[in-house]
Amino acid sequence: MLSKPELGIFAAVLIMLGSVVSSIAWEKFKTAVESSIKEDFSEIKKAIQGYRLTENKWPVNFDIYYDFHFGLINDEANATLFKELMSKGYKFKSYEKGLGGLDKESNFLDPWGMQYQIVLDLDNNQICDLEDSTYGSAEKTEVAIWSWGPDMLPNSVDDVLSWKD
Ligand SMILES: [Ca+2]
Ligand SMILES: [Ca+2]
Repeated sequence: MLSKPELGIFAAVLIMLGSVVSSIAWEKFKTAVESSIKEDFSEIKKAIQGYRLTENKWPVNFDIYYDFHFGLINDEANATLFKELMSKGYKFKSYEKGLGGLDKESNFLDPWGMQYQIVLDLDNNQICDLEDSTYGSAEKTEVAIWSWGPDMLPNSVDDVLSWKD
């Protein structure tokens, strides 16, 4: 039998082990979600680049010559972009909680159900101006995509950014 102090130590060790195991599980989960997001980023970029090559224009139906931001609440939904891509045969997965994908309105949602934020370099200077965010700009890229992350709020540390590893 364990004495009282020994029991105390035993319990403390169990609690420590439990928190190690759950933090490992959390890290694993986080890595899986992040790699699913990175796959979405590359899927979306691939479609936009393919469209530009074959159609010789950006996948937008408006005459705007400044970098454009899709996905802001109360503004142009990113569905505008995906509907245009799908009209030329590009296909995207359907939304599943925890995985991301297109909802019924063709918005591409992140694993937490928020629209991906997408900026296109419509003025073609290889810099995406990220208006309405604290990120300023994404250099050397024609497409910048980001997720607001698990807190589902913009501009916080858990955001996942396509232009940063
Ligand atoms: Ca630009
Ligand atoms: Ca966030």
